[in-house]
Amino acid sequence: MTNTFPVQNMSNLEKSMVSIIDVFHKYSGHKCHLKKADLKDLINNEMTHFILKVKDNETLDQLFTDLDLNGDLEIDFQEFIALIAMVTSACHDLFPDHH
Ligand SMILES: [Ca+2]
Repeated sequence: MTNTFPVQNMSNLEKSMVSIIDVFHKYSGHKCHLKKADLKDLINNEMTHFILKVKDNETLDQLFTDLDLNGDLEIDFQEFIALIAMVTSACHDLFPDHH
């Protein structure tokens, strides 16, 4: 994905936001939705320090069902950032010095 934003002038927070968008598109491709297998790959490749690897299908099914708010069996970007918000919030609790 190419963008025309002046990345070098962005703040770290803005760069992080762009990273979230980029990683979503890396796994969703042009369809802009994550299937269950895409979600598993994304978590297992990109979030291993924050989330334990998703190994069993039961965990994946549960997580997918929790995230898929509109029940269309795909994770759209809005549903994906709910996961990011959830994990970031949980991380925040793990770093008491940063409060
Ligand atoms: Ca959905």
